[in-house]
Amino acid sequence: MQTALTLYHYWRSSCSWRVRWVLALKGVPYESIPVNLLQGEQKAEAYLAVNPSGQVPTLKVGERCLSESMAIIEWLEETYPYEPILPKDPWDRALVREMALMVVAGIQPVQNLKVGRFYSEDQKQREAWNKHFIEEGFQALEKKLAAYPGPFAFGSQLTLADIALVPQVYNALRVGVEMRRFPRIEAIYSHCIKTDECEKAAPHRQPGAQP
Ligand SMILES: N[C@@H](CCC(=O)N[C@@H](CS)C(=O)NCC(=O)O)C(=O)O
Repeated sequence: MQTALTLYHYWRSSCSWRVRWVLALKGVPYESIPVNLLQGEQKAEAYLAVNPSGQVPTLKVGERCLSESMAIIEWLEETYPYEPILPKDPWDRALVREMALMVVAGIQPVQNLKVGRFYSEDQKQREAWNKHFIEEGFQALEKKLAAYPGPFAFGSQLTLADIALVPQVYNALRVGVEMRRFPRIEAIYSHCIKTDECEKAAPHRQPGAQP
């Protein structure tokens, strides 16, 4: 019998989307528990017991909890090795991880809700901050991606690089990043968003989603 999986997540969280996408790709069923970040549910005592960082996502596997989207995704990849999201060759795997980390470690952390709120009370200023760091990160990534053919970030196969990038583009669009400046990234987004698993994991398909 398979151990039950529970995902704590928020509909608009890019880190949650990454994990939902991999779960969808590998066809792994899970119970969904929404954590409303705008209402501060991530800081509630009950949730901090699940994840002391007060962030989503967290995957509960039986009675064990795992946070950090990259750790969760790598665990899923090793536990359900079909539909792989990392190439076989070690150098290629490192390149894919490099692209993913440019987003996951380089861009996303500085536009977290808690960072933005510490920076400014003003929504417009927070959006300008996010836009600045997304554009800076995308400029570098666009140059990296130029070395690889499409339609995905690393060629003809979906990889972890796409899984990190697409939810970040969704955030970029929300703060008015002009995606025509980043044609390769825009093309990857347009291609991936049409795939069933990416769409199924997308924000608008999640419980609590707002228009
Ligand atoms: N490195 C973590 C980052 C998690 C993270 O930043 N989650 C955001 C949503 S995408 C969050 O829960 N923010 C809550 C807050 O800022 O209060 C991961 O990849 O899982």
